[in-house]
Amino acid sequence: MSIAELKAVANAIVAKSKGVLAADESSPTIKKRFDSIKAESTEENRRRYRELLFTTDEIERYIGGVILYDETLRQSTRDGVPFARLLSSRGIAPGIKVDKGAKALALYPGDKVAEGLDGLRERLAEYKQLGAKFAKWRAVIEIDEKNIPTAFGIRANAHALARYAALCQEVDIVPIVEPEVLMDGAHGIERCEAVTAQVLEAVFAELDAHCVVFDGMLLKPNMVIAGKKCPQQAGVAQVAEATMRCLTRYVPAAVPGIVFLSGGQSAEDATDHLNAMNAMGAHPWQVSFSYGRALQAPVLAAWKGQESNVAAAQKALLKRCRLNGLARDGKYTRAMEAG
Ligand code: 5MM
Repeated sequence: MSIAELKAVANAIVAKSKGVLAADESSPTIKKRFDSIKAESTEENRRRYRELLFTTDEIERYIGGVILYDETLRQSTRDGVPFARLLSSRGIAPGIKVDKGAKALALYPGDKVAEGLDGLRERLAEYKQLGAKFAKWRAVIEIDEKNIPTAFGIRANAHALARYAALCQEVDIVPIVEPEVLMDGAHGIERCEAVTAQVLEAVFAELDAHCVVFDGMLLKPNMVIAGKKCPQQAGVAQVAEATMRCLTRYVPAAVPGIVFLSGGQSAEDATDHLNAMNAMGAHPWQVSFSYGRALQAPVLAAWKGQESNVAAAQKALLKRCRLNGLARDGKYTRAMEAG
């Protein structure tokens, strides 16, 4: 393991004004996104869409890394340039999603655990050959009205995240560790904070036990936020304060960056929350983004699967990247949405 190499890649991904574009939708998820704009999810349409994203002018000013799905890492531009090479040539690190999704945790009804550890060492070796500089594993933690998640469900996911992270660092691939507490449900912000705290505590205990070097990883957590169906939604300042309080208690300062997921927030809310956290002042780590839907929803809406809409879609992507780049410095305002 080269700690220097891991640190260099992790720091470059969260360099000033930069964050991550999560474009690692698995085939079922991208089909859902395409269905919403009435585009067919063929391999060629997925390739065209990803080419649109990765060839957008100037995104390298705001995007330090792009997470790809297995199929996408093997695809190329229409001119035959592999996407990983295209991104690297623009100074953007290509990354790869390596979990195989959340499945029911046996004998723990209601809990889920992310799978994908079998054969992961071999898959990582191949992904490295294909140009991946970092990887991502997403653990999904649901909150229900009773006892989910259980302490064991949290431990099982934390253990899997740590085994994945150790395997990545073994071959100098930076692991993005993503424990996502879902914002589905009717729970209040307090419950989200309590569960996120439990999850982060368990994750860092397991990472430490597995000898994962904190300086050579990135954390991709949820923000502390009320469930979508909760009648009492917290304001921007409350979300920012609760999230920073929780992360400051449980995330070691050695971690170079926090790259939040958006989790179903609107694009504007995700930018506003990120901005508020950065406007609070300096934090031990870079406070950045790794948004999927919050970067891509306006792009898909503009594209609609039509070649004639590519320029408008790229404009929408650059706008979201630029606004999140400003939020990295606490310099975003809602009024900028009009521009
Ligand atoms: C882009 O979506 C990613 C892959 O999701 P599936 O495994 O469901 O296909 C997902 O892991 C994503 O990277 C994170 O959830 C963050 O995306 P959002 O949309 O929450 O910002």
